[in-house]
Amino acid sequence: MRLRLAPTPMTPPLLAEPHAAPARSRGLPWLHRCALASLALAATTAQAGIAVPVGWDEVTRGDLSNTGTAATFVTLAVPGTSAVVGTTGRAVTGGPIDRDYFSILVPTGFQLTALTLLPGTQPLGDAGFIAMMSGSSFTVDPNSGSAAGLLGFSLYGVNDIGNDLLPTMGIPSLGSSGFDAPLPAGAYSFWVQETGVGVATYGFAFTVTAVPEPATALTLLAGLGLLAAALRRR
Ligand SMILES: [Ca+2]
Repeated sequence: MRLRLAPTPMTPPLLAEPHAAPARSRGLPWLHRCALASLALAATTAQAGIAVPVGWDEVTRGDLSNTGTAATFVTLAVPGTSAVVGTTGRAVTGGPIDRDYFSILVPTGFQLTALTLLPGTQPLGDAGFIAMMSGSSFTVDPNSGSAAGLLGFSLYGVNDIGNDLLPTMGIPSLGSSGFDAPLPAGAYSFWVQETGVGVATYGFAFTVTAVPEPATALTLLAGLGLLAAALRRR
């Protein structure tokens, strides 16, 4: 089992270098409250009122998979917003990394509109790391020095809390394909990790919305056309 994380362009030096910070849980209670509130709000889905657990909190649901090809499936509220809350990092220098892999499914007729960084997120250094690819199995080697095969990735910091990460993730970088948000229906998988020593907390909110009806889109386009015409007359 390879424990070494090769320094890669995808992983900034601050993530690749062991971090001296002790294990901590700063922000964790808030994050859990947020996740639980989200779970409560989203407990009843559009599926005929059947209560379905949505989102994932590692405290209550267990550690997300450490294996990309066996990513934990996370049920999302459809439509709605679901939280994925957890921790990454490692206990000792050179020790095993708590990588977190999970997958989601955006059903036909819906789209992934936003991936918002939640309050309480606290990377060990200046930035945490999340990557995304198509499909329910995350097959990109974490020791790869390339982002080839990824849709995109984000190096997020506390200044990004409250922001949607999809626009920056969608910019092609270091071999990633890039994408335009919102993302269409389909399966997607995610990889979250920090390689420093300590406990990094993270929380992401996934927002799924219905794809606008063509009639709505046409109405919108007609509205934009009227707006453009009005602006031209001015
Ligand atoms: Ca974890």
